[in-house]
Amino acid sequence: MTFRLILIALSITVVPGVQPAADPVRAPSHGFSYDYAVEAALAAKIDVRRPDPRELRAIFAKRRARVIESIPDGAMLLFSVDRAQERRLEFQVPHSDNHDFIYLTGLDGLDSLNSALLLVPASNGAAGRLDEAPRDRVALFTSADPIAVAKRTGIADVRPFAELERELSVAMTDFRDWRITQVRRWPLAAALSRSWGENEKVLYLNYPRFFRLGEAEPSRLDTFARIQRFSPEMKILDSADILDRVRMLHDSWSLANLRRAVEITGDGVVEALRAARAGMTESEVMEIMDFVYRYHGATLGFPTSVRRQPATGAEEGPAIPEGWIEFVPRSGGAILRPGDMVWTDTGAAFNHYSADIQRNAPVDGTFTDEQRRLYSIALNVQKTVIGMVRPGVTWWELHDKAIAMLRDAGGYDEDYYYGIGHFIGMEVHDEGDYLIPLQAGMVLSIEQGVMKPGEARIAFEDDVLVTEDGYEWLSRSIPIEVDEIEQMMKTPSAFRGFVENRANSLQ
Ligand SMILES: [Mn+2]
Repeated sequence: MTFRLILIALSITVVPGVQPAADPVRAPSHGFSYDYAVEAALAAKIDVRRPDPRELRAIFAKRRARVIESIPDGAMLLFSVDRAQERRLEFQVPHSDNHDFIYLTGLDGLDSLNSALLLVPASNGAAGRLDEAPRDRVALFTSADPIAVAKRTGIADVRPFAELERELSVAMTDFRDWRITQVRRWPLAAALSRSWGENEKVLYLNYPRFFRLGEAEPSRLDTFARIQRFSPEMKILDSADILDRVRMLHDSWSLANLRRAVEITGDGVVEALRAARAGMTESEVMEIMDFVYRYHGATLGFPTSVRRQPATGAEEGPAIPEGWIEFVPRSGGAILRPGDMVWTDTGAAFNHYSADIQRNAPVDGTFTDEQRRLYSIALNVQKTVIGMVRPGVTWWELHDKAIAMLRDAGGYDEDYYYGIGHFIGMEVHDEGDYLIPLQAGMVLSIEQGVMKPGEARIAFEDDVLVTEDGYEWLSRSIPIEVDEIEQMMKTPSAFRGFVENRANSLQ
């Protein structure tokens, strides 16, 4: 690092016309250009259901450019991940391990099988020919039809996946020879070998997310180990170091899809809670919610939970060992009874962007005095914490405020066992830096509640966008005030006929 700084200082004094460091306003601390206002304005114009393919290609190109800007000394090789890794700690989402690849290419499903994306910044000297000026290099290795993939992604350099290993091997093991002699035949390998030969050889690889030591290794790790065996001088870093920061500040496509995911979640929550009535099971309510999501073209950001909350508190479920969460349903066969509250934790995902919402409603449609009292305590905390969200505030300030309010309201802090929230994005619990103050463009879930054992659990979760001067409560449109909930429950569900006919026919 010190060495590089000296070089920069020298170049400024010796070479005329070299610009000093990047504009500090546009690139404050994250090392790449991001302007929230620009992204928010673009987001407002995007129709996520029928996006303009040209705009989409530009959006993904901009994402790749941000990553390239973040790795001036290195290169990044990002593999697609065909199968979700087993036994992750977090909620099971089939796409989870592939999110970084989807984020940078827009390719998912069959189009992303056995693929890899290679990013090499011009600042690393990556010329294709020695007489060519260095330029950023983006190469996509695909198992699908290269021409079709090039057309869809706008990436000009698309090659068969089978060539990846040959090109990397050439660049990493024989760069001293290949630099001179093979420029014309193998431009990318030559570009790689040239940049890697003249600088520290830093390669960012996408290590498995949610990986736990002691579990079976994903086969991808063999490739990483082989790279290091053949090129021991190469420094290998985790691409998540870069991608987590880039993904944490949402761009236009991300913001537009998160809004849509929240909208669809609201639709599902409202329909399902309206349909909920004494005699139905938790699972039946859940299925209505999930159906509405899928009907709108969404998937589940995580398995939906619907739980009955009797006044005496829900029954304790079994403790779930790590890695077994995917086998434990989050809604069960418990039958809703008159006087219950029903609580849900759910989120639809649209184009891989997930909402995360918790709401509560009295099954009978009207709160009892005690239910209203507890509900109002939790709601008051929720609105206060959301109201604090703005750039510069820290997660801990939000958390401490919730704890203090829950404590003052009757010692409810003692049973509040989770943190005040988390980043959301392509992952419902998205990666990000929880220690830095909030910045415009982050999207947070804010979650807390009153959950004393022996009482109904009343917990809220809302999705909040950090804006330049405060916040936007994205999920405000989903009923939350006492009168809004009672009004919602009075409105007949679109599923009423279905629910009643089924109930009668099964009697
Ligand atoms: Mn959550």
